[in-house]
Amino acid sequence: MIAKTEEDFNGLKEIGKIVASVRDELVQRTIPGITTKELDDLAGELLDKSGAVSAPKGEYDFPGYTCISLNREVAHGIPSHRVIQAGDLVNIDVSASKNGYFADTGISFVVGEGEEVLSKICDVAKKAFDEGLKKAKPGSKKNRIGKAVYETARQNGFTVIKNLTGHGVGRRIHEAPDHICNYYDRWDNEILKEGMVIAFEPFISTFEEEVFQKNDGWTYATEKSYVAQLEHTIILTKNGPIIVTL
Ligand code: M3C
Ligand code: CO
Ligand code: CO
Repeated sequence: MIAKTEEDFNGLKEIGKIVASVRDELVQRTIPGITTKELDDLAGELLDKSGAVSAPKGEYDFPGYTCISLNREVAHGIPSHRVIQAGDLVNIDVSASKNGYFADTGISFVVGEGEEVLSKICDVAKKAFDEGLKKAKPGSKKNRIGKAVYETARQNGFTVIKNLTGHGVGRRIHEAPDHICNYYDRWDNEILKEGMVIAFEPFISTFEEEVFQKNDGWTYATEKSYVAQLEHTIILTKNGPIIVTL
């Protein structure tokens, strides 16, 4: 969407704050021994208390309030009775709506001490996010964002997942622009607009560049790589980006 009115800005900020607080609460509660379903049930309660509706459940009939992905899973992981262990790479992705406004946020992190490469890809996802954000300006080409993400990944010895992208958000969970790629595509030269609302989500990978979908019809995973994502919902303005999910 293009945010124009005070009501748009306030509506996006309100749902942004809700999904960010649910994300942070779930990260805090992610300790060895807890199941992804227990975390997701907590998210369901917190969203409900805030008057928000899970976007995956409400829009796609996803079997969970949030997407929780472990280790070789990258995204759309289904909450289940699997038990989280020390050293696991976890991604928690929370998206929801309230009063007709949607926001989307996600983060990857390591539970306790893990393999060094895991914390490294999480750090590079943050770096790539910051570099991409610098290019997220009204009047700039959309493909400058992905260029910055890809270059940051490569400079740090990693690459990106090419078949998962960011997207427009705001009045729906996924809307125009359909793709915010994490690499440079010269044909992807749409001009970013004042007030445009995007979910920017770099996926940094140790080496593979594509995910496949598991037989459950949801989970995206790699064969052998580890992947870290960081996602925020952002309103692009001439005075700089407003991150509504901080
Ligand atoms: N929030 C998710 C979508 C959840 S709906 C099942 C997203 O937009 O960030 C991703 N899309 C693709 C991978 S993660
Ligand atoms: Co998301
Ligand atoms: Co998203």
